[in-house]
Amino acid sequence: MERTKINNLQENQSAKIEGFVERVRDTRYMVFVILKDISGKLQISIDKEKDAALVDSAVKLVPGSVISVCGKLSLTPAVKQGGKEFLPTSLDVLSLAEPSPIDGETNIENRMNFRWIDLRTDKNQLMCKVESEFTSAFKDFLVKNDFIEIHTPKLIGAESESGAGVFEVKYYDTKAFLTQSPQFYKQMAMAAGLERVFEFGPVFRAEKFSTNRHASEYTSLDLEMSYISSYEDVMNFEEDLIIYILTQIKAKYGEEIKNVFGADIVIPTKPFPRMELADLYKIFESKYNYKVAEEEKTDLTTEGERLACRYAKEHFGHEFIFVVGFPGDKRPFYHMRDDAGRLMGYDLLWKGIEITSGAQREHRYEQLKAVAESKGLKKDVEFYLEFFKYGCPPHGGFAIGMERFLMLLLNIDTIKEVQFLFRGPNRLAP
Ligand code: AMO
Repeated sequence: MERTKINNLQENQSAKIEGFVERVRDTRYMVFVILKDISGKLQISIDKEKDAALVDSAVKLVPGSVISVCGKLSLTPAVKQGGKEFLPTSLDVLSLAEPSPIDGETNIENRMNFRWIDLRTDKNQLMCKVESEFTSAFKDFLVKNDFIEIHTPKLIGAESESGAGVFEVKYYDTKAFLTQSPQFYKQMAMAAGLERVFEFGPVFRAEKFSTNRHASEYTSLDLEMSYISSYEDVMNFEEDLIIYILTQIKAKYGEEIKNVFGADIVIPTKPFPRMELADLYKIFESKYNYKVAEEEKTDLTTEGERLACRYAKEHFGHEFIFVVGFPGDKRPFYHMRDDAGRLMGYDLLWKGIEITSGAQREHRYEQLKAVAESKGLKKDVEFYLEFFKYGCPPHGGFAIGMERFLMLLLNIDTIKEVQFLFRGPNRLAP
C-alpha cells in the first residue's frame, strides 16, 4: 500500500500512514499514539482488547520512533486531536528511538547540538516551510520581472567585501578565500549584458561577533539590474519585491504564523519612508535623547537602527525605513558616489535591524579605479576593474540577508533559531 500523508486521509478508507511518534499514552483499555508527519498529526487509538496484537509494540514506542501504520481514519468528535482518530490494523516499527536528549526546556546551545531533533517541533517545521516560501516568492517575482538566475563561485582569489572578515582556505599550492558576497560577479553579469540577474547562495563572513543577528555563513539573496538612472530605482524595486514576498507568505501561512509565533504580517504600503542619516541623528537626539560622538555618525549604530525603526513607526506608521546619505568614505569602493562624496546607496531597516544594503554602482572605469586606489586597493581588485573596461551599462542592486529577514518576520530573537544549522565563531557542528 502507498503511504498517505495525514492531512490527505479520507474517512473510512484503508490507508497507510508513516511518521514520528510524538507521544504515547497507555491507559487501562486503550493505548494512544500521537503520530506526526510533515502535513499534520493524528491520534492512533489502539484498543487493548480488539487490537491485542499491536499493543506490545505500541507500549514500547519511545517518542521520536518512526512507525508505519495501516488502518482507517475515523471521525470521532470526542477526540481532542481535531475530532479524528486512526484505527489501526497493523503497526510496524521502522526505527526505534532512544529517549530524546532535549526537550522544550533545553537551552538553545544544547538544542543546536541536536538540531535534527530540535527541527521536529511544529514551530521549527513551520519556520522551514516559511523560509521555503520566502525563497520561492523571491525567485518567482524576479523571474516574472525578467531576471536571470546565476551561480557564482564561492571560492575566490580576492576579498569581495572590504570591511567584512574573510575566511582563507588552502587551494592546491596557493590560497583562496570563501566569498563574502557575490558582489563582483553579479556586477560582471552586467558587463556580460545579462541586464538583470539574481542569486541566492551561501556567503561567509569571518567576524568575531556575539550579536543575535550575525552568522559566519548565511544565505544572501542578491540581485543586480542594469539601465537604472539612480539608486532610487533600486529602492523602488526592492519595495515591490518585499511587498510581493510578504503577500505570498501571508496568504499561505499568515494565520499559522500568527498562532504559532504571535507575529502579525503587515503588508507595507509604498513608498517606504526614506530618511537621511544626518537627519536621523538629529531626531535621535531631540526626540529620544540618544547622543553619539560625531565620528560615529558615519553609520548607524545598533541603537540607531532600533531608533530609526521606532521613528518610522511613530512618525510614518511604517515598519520599514530606508536610510540614505551615508558618507562615501566609510562604504565599499564599488558604490557610486555623488560629487560631494555621498554614497548613492542605502540601507533598509525593518523592526530595528538592517536587512539590506543596496546602491547604484560605479560603472565608469576611470572613476572606479580612482576610488579603489584611494582606498589602497590595487592588485586584489585588478580583475574586477577589468569588468568595466570593455563597456558596462549603469547598474545597481542589493542583497537581503535571508535569515535576518526570516527572524524579523517571525519575531524570533536570534538568528541561531532560524538558521538551519547555525555557524558562528564557536559553532561548526553538527
Ligand atoms: P552587506 O555586507 O551589508 O552588503 O550585507 C547585506 C545583508 O546581508 C545581511 N548580513 C548578515 N546576515 C547574517 N550574518 C552576517 N554576518 C551578515 N552580514 C550581513 C544583512 C545585510 O543587510 N554586497 C553588498 C550588498 C549589495 O550592495 O548588493 C553586501 O553584501 O541583512
